[in-house]
Amino acid sequence: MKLLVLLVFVTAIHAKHEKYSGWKSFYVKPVNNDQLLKLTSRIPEFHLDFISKAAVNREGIVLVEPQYQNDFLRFLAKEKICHRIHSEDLKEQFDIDDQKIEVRNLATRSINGGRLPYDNYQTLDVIYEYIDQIAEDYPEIVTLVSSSKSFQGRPLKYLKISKDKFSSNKPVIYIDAGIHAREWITIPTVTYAIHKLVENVTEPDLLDNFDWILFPVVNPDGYVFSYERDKMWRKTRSLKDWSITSFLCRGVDGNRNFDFMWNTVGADDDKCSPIYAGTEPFSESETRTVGDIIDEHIDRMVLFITVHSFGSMILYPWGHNGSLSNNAFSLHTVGIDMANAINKLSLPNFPNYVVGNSMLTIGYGASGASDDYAHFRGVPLTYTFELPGFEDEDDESNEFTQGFYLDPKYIHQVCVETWAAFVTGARRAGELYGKKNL
Ligand code: 0X9
Ligand code: ZN
Repeated sequence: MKLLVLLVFVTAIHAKHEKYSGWKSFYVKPVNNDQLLKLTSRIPEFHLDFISKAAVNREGIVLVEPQYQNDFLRFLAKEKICHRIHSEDLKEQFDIDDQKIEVRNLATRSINGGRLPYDNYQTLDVIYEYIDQIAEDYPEIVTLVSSSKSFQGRPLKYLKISKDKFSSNKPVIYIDAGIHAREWITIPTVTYAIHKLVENVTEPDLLDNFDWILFPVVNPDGYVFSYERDKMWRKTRSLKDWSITSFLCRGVDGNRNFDFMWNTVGADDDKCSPIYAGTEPFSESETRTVGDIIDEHIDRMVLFITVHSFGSMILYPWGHNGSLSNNAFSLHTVGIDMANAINKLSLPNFPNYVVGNSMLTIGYGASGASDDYAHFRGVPLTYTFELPGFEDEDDESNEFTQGFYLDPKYIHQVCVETWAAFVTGARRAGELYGKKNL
């Protein structure tokens, strides 16, 4: 029976991922700032799509469409930027990845006793069922908010977790994930945080001293589309009008749609671009929902974390031009503390986290992002996490080498280590800003 299911599945997926036929991906490693900036300055010209961020001496992974590959390789050779092939053909690699995920699903589905397993990526339905269940089982401390809807009508669900229903003016910690559809690994880190705050409490001070807002899937339409149809989908799924280009090129990059320096740098006016900023700031109901949460809790919000992937980085404002905010010292030192908490727990075959201003670290500016917006509104500590993506290639036990998923066998590990950073960040935020405006 299992074999039959697998056969049907394998036939179905061969029709998928056609769009990526002939695309290649490359590892690239700039060894100094000059090389990093030369590389990132060519993003628009070669339509480069970095799925894992490069930094100085940090190898990244970039997707390149067929028509730009020769020029891109010539450029790398001319600038002497270290590179090597990651995948010769993205479609083929995606088919292989899908088969591996499905084999893992078949192997693990029957033995998952827990409510939300951390041994594989989950469908939106399973994630939403968990969120609903937690709210139902812990009504004293958990409030489910699902009043707004995504473009396609899915509820945007987040949890408010508090010992006294947000009534006693404690500092608020906000964490979200999944604004970029394809960054699947980000979502379990936030459901795991819910689990640690509510079901398996080992740090009781976190609820004694703070109120929490946890928003695991900011962009559910995009997640479903990426999960079911186009693995590399990044944006929302909105349509602005009924024209053919709107249908062919849907969606807005949620992390270019916030109302701070909107559409000025590292964003695109072209609807078809993966970094399309939208028709205006907050054009998307998904980003408006995040903006409304910031508005509602601005007096008490002391820490804002938006979880992305990949790159093993903790990034802070300002991301549009690389300048530092008045709060840069705290941003940097708390960032270092969070990174150390992760590095202490992380596996030897993953790189250590780096911490820094986002533009200076990844070598390109991007405006209209949620971390900058929250900081601009007055949240003292705001961060983008780029979770770890790719382990050391020499590890022969890594069956997923060259794939585009973080191997599901690492999901639990990434959740545990990221939770350690959330704990450290919350405690440090409490020490520094616990009395904010109270
Ligand atoms: O480009 C982004 O939106 C983030 N990287 S990702 O690969 N996950 O897409 C980085 C955002 C950093 N923050 C700002 N530029 N403000
Ligand atoms: Zn992202």
